[in-house]
Amino acid sequence: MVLELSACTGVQSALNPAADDAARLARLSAVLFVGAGVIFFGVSALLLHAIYARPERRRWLGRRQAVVAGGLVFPIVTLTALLVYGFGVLRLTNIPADNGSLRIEVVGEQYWWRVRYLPEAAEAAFTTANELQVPIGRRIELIVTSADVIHAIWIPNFAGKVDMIPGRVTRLTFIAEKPGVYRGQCTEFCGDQHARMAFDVVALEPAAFDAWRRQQAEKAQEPATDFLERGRTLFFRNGCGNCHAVRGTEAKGQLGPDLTHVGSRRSIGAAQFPNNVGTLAGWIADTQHLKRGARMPSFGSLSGEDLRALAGYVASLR
Ligand code: HEC
Ligand SMILES: [Cu+2]
Repeated sequence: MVLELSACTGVQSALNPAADDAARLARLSAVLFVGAGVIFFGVSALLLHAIYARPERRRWLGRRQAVVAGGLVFPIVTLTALLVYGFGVLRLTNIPADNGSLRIEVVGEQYWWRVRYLPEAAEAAFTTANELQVPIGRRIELIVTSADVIHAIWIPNFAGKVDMIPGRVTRLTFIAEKPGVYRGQCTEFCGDQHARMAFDVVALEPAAFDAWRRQQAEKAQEPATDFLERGRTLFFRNGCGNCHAVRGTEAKGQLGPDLTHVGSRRSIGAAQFPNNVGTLAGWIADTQHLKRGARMPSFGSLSGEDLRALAGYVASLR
């Protein structure tokens, strides 16, 4: 029981709200749960009374007034009140973004997330993947769509779910309130690796966010050693650049995640594995074992030394 309850707080939990919308939805759920509980116990008590009380004491239950009050008036009043309250919550949830909102495009792909920060005043646009970093205290507008099949984006600690539909643009807005690391997940079955389509969400103080954004907008780092230089050569020789973009190099592929700053991300494979040279090497050598059906082939024929250099280069893209 304790274990089950502890699962309710955490990086991917609607019961642990860290944004305005999630807090509203959690409150709505609490009202519904508590209300349903009270009614359930009330009805159960009446039922027991009807079964076990002496006949003369339970006769009132059969009266017309009791039936009208309990069976008609009570449900109409309660359900109407809940409906009005629910509409009130709805009106305040996922409200349209204003001019001061931070706009981020998120595209669902089988089985990862393309994330594009739109240009803003002096800040340049850039593309990243599988990670959403947002400042706290400012309205965020996610402009979402899909590149292939229907996906759905859900960051339980922040807001409700929104479908990602090919050819259509939907929106999701919220204001993150607590700095921290959270997790989002695809919640519309989209293929065999649907369950492994997640992403990291990081809420930062505004100054830390600005620093992160400026760093992400820059071109990729040059290899610092001969070994990493060799890794970069292998990156091109193996055709990684046909699917992946590394800004500042001739790698301009668009089929897979942008790798310009992949080394700075918390995880790889759409929030499936911690990000380090070891997991990167494993991912490159055996993608189809780690995530069968992902749109990247395994590169199983690289020598150990080459794999180390290649993974080292990818990890150095910070
Ligand atoms: C045919 C296109 C294709 C080729 C070629 C390809 N990749 Fe990928 N790569 C992808 C796709 C698609 C994904 C996303 C897979 C997923 O998570 O479902 C991916 C994911 C990755 C990731 C994880 C990124 C993240 O943010 O999670 C890394 C790292 C990576 N590839 C490196 C490489 C390297 C290195 C090579 C060359 C040896 C390579 N890729 C070749 C398509 C490709
Ligand atoms: Cu999906």
